[in-house]
Amino acid sequence: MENSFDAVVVGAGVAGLYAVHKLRGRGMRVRGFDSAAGVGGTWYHNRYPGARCDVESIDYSYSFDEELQQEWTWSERFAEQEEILRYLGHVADRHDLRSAYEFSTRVTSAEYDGRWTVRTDTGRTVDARFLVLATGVLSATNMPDLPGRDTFAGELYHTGAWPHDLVEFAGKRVGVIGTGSSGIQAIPVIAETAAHVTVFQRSPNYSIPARNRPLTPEYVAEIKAGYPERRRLSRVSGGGTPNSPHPRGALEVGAAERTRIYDQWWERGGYLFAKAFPDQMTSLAANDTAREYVEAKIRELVHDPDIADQLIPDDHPIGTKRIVTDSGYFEAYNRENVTLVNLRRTPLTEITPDGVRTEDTLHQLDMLVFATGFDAMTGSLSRIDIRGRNGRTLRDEWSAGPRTYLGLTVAGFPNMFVVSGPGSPSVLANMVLTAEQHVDWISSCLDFLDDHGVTTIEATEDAVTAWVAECNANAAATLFPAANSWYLGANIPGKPRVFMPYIGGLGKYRAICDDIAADGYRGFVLDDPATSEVK
Ligand code: NA7
Repeated sequence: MENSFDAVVVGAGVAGLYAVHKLRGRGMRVRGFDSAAGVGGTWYHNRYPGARCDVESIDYSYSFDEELQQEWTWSERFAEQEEILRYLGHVADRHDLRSAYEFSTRVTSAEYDGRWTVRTDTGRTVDARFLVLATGVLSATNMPDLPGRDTFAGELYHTGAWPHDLVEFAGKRVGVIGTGSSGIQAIPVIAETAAHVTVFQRSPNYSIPARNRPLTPEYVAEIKAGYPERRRLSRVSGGGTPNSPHPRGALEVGAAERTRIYDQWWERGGYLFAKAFPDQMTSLAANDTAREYVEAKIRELVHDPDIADQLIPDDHPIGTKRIVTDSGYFEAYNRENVTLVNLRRTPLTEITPDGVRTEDTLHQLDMLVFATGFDAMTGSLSRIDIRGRNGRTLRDEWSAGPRTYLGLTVAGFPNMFVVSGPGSPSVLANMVLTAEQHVDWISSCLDFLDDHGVTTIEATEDAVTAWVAECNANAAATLFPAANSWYLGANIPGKPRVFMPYIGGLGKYRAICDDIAADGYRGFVLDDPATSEVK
């Protein structure tokens, strides 16, 4: 088997697939690895009932292949996991991407010594000039170490590692721990067939109805005819979709106009409600107007006022954790077979073979679903032993929080690129278009290296320090740091509290990346550091 490549790409999700395609298009010999048995990344693993994307299908799809986007037709406004996985499989087949991969193969280490030596859990060792880590931002599942967890005698699942076999809920007493996006999507669907669903909620979340619907042929035709312009607008936008807020701030318009706009976004559906007004995420007073509007809606949707109270968040401004896009979540609590257990009132004490014990009672269960999220953005990287120049390990380098230049590169780790890494805008924008931007930038960078006879590229410490400072300053100017979100690593015990994404938006980020490239890769050391020129 061949062991020497131009590039190794880790991950066969949205980003990894495009990286393989793009680098092969440059004539490079590329080897991909993924721990899963097939392509899809997030959409391979998150098969839990109700799993959907919260970005509209027409936008959450590749733009690099005009024929593909004309040929492929999404069935729904917000596609289900199965359809997205089918789409990614279609793209992989269309561009023969599977042939680059070794599946069911987890990369365990990557070490730089002039070239990257990559080792896997199947015993493979390969080397490559470039390492591209497209390992996903929401990949490493967070399985809280609750007392007695492993003693549970029933079925136990994590939403982010859902089995491929059919999971049967009928007649079963199902417990769901976690009310983030995954729990909120899964709960109403499980409740349709389960005997009973007990929801263990530590923190309530804001959620806006998806208003999902089938896409009509007329609508699809209209979108396809206007795709180039839609994509152009998306690429320069903040969030990677062609949506813009009201021209004036929430506090600059009168109460009637404000309600009219919130009504519009509420009826339109989905998390974009957070962007109704431009000052919603920077001014607490403006944010309060959105919060009060949504609170009143939750009270309308939930019949029992005490349950409604408990479902209304009181610990973060609306939008500072990603607003969930749901289908019938709050209404699920009006069902006889759904019970809310508020872990703030009655903390979880242990898991027993029979169920979940809280301070006041034992909740008997046949099945327990952990919808407890991910070690986001850094988890999938820190699970690989990555060693750069002079044996520096990424784990040590990032022990106080991730440090990148542009979210793409790390000082001390030459010829290594991260796609959608911490410091990139990906998680606050459309992941597909951000992945395309990252990979296109990397590809152009490799063209530059070839054209100039440069063998290595590496971010300088100064450039990394400046980028981390810029990311922090951007975040500090918003309300985002006020929430204990996974953006901050606050969901993982012991994880350094650092706001990880670049919050300035995709359009601005793209302009910065392009400017750095046009300036001969400012902030990078080109060639070997001993003889290199620092730009
Ligand atoms: P999230 O959004 O991180 O949600 C995880 C949920 O699990 C959240 O409600 C947590 O409560 C809860 N949780 C985590 N650990 C525990 C423990 N130990 N006990 C009780 N409850 C716990 O993950 P999701 O998978 O739902 O969504 C991730 C992203 O995917 C989402 O933002 C979208 O972008 C798509 P907490 O809030 O920490 O109190």
